[in-house]
Amino acid sequence: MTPDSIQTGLKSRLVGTTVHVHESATSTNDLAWIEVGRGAPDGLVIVAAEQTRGRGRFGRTWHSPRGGLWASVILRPSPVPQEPILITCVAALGMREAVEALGVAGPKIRFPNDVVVRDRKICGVLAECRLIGNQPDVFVIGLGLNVNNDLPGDLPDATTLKAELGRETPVAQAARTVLEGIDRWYDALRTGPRQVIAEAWREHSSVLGRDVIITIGAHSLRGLLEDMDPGGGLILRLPEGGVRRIQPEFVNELKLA
Ligand code: BT5
Repeated sequence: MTPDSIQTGLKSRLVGTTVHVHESATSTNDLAWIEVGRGAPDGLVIVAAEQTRGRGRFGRTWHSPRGGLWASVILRPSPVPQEPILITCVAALGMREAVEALGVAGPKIRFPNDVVVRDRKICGVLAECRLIGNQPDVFVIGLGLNVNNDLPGDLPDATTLKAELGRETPVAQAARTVLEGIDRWYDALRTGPRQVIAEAWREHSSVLGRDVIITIGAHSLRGLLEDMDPGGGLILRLPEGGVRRIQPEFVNELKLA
């Protein structure tokens, strides 16, 4: 994979106008933060053919052997959105759209950051930010998409494009489609009302209206997920009656009950 193989035919305003490709990285997010320190522009993308220490949220491990798409995008939104979680929504919406454009029917967003197909995780998003004071400044968005890679046996609820389509997809093509998806939604964030993002996030949710278990720190809550909004939080109707409002950034895990 080369920058050219990804960028040839790329229909993108900003995301991926510069692409760096590495054979191997600890984590593409680590390389992206080095580029941030060097003053990298908005929309710069780092791709690695494999990661030796791919990471998820809360220090979890992300399995990233050759054959998958492991990438990070540097985003410098100006102004920074009042609700920084909108950046995660942009990434999840862009990834979801890309999975559909690559031929998989009905991909959904499993709150807050997974794209799932038939409730199996095909993609994960890891949004990290630099703070100036307590204000987010630059974001590095890590994007992991299982393309042709194998999955370990301890991830039975995961899937790949190859397993869904019954054929391989060139990783460069998957990368191009993903960058176009992120570009479209990043553009929507900069130009449109935030409501467009919030509504699409709700529309494509795999968990809205379902019975879920939400883990916050050491506590779990079970209930019906009645509503969700990036700023307004998750509205959970409890079996014993009453509702709880939960801010997205405090949720460690949300799974179907
Ligand atoms: C995520 O975390 O889903 C974010 C994953 C982001 C990965 C990208 S790859 C490029 C960039 N560089 C990085 O180092 N990371 C980003 P989380 O919601 O915490 O989910 C992690 C959990 O997903 C793990 O604990 C496993 O259960 C599961 N998992 C690990 N590898 C997986 C894979 N390849 N496919 C599906 N599920 C996986």
